[in-house]
Amino acid sequence: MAELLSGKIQAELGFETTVAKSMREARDILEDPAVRSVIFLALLDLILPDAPAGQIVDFVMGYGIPCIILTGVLNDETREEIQNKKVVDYVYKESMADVKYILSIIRRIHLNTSIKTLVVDDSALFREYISDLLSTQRLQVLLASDGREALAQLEKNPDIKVILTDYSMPNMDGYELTTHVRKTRGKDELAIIAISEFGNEFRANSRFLKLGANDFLSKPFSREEFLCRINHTLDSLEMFEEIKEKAHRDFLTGLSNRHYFFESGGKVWEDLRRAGRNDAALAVLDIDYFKNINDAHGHDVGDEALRVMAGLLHENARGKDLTARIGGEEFCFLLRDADRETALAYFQSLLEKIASARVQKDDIELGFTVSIGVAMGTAASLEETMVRADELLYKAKRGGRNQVQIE
Ligand code: GH3
Ligand code: MG
Ligand code: MG
Repeated sequence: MAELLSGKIQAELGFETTVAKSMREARDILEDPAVRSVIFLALLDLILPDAPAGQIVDFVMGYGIPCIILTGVLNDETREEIQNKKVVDYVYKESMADVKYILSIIRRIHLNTSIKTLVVDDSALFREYISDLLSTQRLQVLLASDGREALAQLEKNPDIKVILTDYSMPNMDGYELTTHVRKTRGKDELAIIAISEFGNEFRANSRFLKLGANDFLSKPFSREEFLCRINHTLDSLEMFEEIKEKAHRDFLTGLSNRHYFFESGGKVWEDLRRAGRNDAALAVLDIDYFKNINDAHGHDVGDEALRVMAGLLHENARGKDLTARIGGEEFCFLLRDADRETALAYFQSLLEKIASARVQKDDIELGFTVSIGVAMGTAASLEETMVRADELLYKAKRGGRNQVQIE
């Protein structure tokens, strides 16, 4: 089991693993502070040859390392005992399905350390209880005692990903808070989980969902149900992210696609215009005789050339610049903080880097060149500027290719 898990964790999650076959071996490993400090999670068998009564759990948790417990048997008694220990989770070690679940939890815990949550409840006791549960999952926890405080926290921490809110609170209740938050933040970027009191949960839950909550919990709930709901919510937020990310990227090269370039670049461009910043350049780059590469070496080699080109653009862009693949072998580069002289030098140097790059695929090796048209300044809209850059690109093509034409 240890070998199987260890192999899967390395192969599928890319984390390094260390295996101990007994409590004694675990002690030897954890004795070294350098080793200890890089361990972010432990998987523990409840029954070890030299620690038959689960002593390993308290030992490892004593070092502040989050633990997942693996167990073959689970009666109500051991379950309760485990729950009291504030471990991340416990898992049966029976089948491959369990292995899959274990991997998903490890991944989750690793991601959780950078996720902020906000607990909103007027009861200090309940806030502490929820905060404790979230902390066992390595989530960052912020607190607020009513809706108004919650909005202030959100203002200070716009990167909060999940709000857990009570309904009845002074100053601003959970409904009002949900309504406020949803005016500016979608369900796909900030999740709200409502927690409703025993007795009025049926009305409250549906009302919360209609106002834009992602999910709800009714008191009383088990620790296990709570954690499942949280994990489920976090998983769906990530799925939204992934879908957005895919919609924005060109599949072949990983650069932004045309649609996203005009969307995000358009915003950047308008901001520059409003700020009166004219020191920006828009370049259109097109590979020369690209059709010949495809014809002579096949589509796969052509694809590899596109990847090489994208890699060079990505490497040479600074933080604020934007790059994109806007068509077959056509790319765009939005260069910021650059006057005409800087832009010309920049794209001339990029042109030379591209000309000296090599494309390798199987036993084929080749190079290629590009033509670049550069429009200067933010006087016109991004679309209009693009038309000018395109005209300059064709001037570069007519002029013999492998050259920069700038306004
Ligand atoms: P020019 O120097 O005038 O730009 O000539 P060119 O051959 O580069 O331009 P042309 O527009 O004639 O040909 C572009 C070719 O790019 C045609 C098309 O089959 C190819 N192409 C478009 N998208 C892809 C792609 O994703 N992969 C590959 N391998 N080829 C592509
Ligand atoms: Mg071309
Ligand atoms: Mg073309």
